[in-house]
Amino acid sequence: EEGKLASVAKELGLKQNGKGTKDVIGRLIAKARDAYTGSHGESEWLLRTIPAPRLEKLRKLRVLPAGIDPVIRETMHRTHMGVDADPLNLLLGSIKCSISDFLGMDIASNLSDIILGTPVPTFSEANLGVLDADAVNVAVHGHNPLISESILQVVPEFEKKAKEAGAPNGMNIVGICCTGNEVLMRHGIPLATNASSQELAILTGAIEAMVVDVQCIMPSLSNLCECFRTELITTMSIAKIPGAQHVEFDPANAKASARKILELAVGRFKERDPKRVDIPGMKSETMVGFTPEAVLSILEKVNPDDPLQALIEKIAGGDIYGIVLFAGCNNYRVTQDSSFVTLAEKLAADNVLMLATGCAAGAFAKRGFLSPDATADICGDKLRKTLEALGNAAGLDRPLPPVWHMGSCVDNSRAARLVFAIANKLGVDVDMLPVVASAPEAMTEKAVAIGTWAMALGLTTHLGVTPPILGGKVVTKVLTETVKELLGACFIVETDPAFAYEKIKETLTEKRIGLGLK
Ligand code: WCC
Ligand code: FE2
Repeated sequence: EEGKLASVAKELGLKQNGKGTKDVIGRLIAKARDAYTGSHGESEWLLRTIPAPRLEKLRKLRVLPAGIDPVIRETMHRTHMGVDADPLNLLLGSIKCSISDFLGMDIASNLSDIILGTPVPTFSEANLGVLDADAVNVAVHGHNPLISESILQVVPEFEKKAKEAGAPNGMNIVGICCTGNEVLMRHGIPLATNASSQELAILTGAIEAMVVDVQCIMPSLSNLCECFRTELITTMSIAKIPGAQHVEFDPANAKASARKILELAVGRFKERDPKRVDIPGMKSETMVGFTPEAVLSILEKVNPDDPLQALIEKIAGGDIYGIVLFAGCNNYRVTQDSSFVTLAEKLAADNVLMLATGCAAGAFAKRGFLSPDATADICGDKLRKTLEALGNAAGLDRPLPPVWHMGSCVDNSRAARLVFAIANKLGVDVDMLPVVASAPEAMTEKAVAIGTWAMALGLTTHLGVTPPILGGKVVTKVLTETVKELLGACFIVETDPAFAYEKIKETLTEKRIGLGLK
């Protein structure tokens, strides 16, 4: 996507030199490589991305990494037996490492958009009801969008073959977890489910092939797939599962790999036992594709000269009381999706606008909170009117939904970018804004990294599952209280969503008062 390439290149100070697109791409890739390997000074990519007052705070604490790889090596070293024993120093090391996670995520999301296109608002559906008993169902699951994109490119070649195999509706591709979010955002491919319920998709007996790449894939899928004659297909050399078919994804021959996968899927349809097919008839409308670019282009319809000002005025006037970014996982210690739903209902009623990524977005998609219909159902009057006005401006004739789906869990940098833009425009630091992050079901290692950088970049961050750190009194106190003096943000650990709502609301109010807003 030339437009996105030009804007990323400009941000990184890459001048157009008349040598064409390939030359710009080459220089951009060199910058991205530097961001990984840089071992001296401060990462240029970060310096050009994070708002200046925030950079200053991070610089003072000496937690601005030079590059991703060196900081990870350093972290592995300092946690080796007999190295760093000072809890405060370890926390600073963790923050430095987490900033490198933000950096990697920001690079990856930007490059994905350049290669595959920046998502724009799109309608689709979510929940297990998107499976089709009369089609060859293929679920794509994991986090690498290149594989699922390649599959989508060759699907038309298989429609006829699927019908010949006995599936009257041909091929039906559905998503799970964040590969699902990627193809939902870019192509409106329906989302079957999010992490905790990935096994339930197989239990419908209607999936011919589950294609997995990396992260959040349950090893149990292998046995389960065997029971239901589903082909489990691993695609990456670092993520194999006993019992699965391995079709190595070769980026240089992407379509060939994708064809091999769909051959296997169509072949399995003949083995399906119709008596064992049981698809719950549940699905919800979803509106997705709220990248910062998409949000700005909607706001541009309201204020063509100064789009961001339109959003800032809504926040300043209290039509939007604040913004909560729901990120992160499903966690088996919590009834799946329940805390997300409880919190979102309460916050929407209080006119809080919500952004979501990853399995959080999956939870809201299934529950119907990504549908324009949810706006009348759950929003307070002020937020409802705001979303109606924005929907009209966008030419929808319907409101925007109360929760804006920004992408996969490896796209949280998109939400950070929107918040940075607001902070930069107002000339304030990120922690001054009425914006909070919440991970009611945090689970994976990367959620720890993301939550840590969200906090370090100035967003007070709610965790709905207790992290295993409470044995350390100093660590607990620092992360939930003292760090606020240094970074203006801290962690809120609260497992009960009703109490979590109170604390999130309190934080938003405190920030509004700090800015002199009513
Ligand atoms: Ni991302 Fe968390 Fe889901 Fe896995 S898919 S469970 S890391 S949010
Ligand atoms: Fe994810």
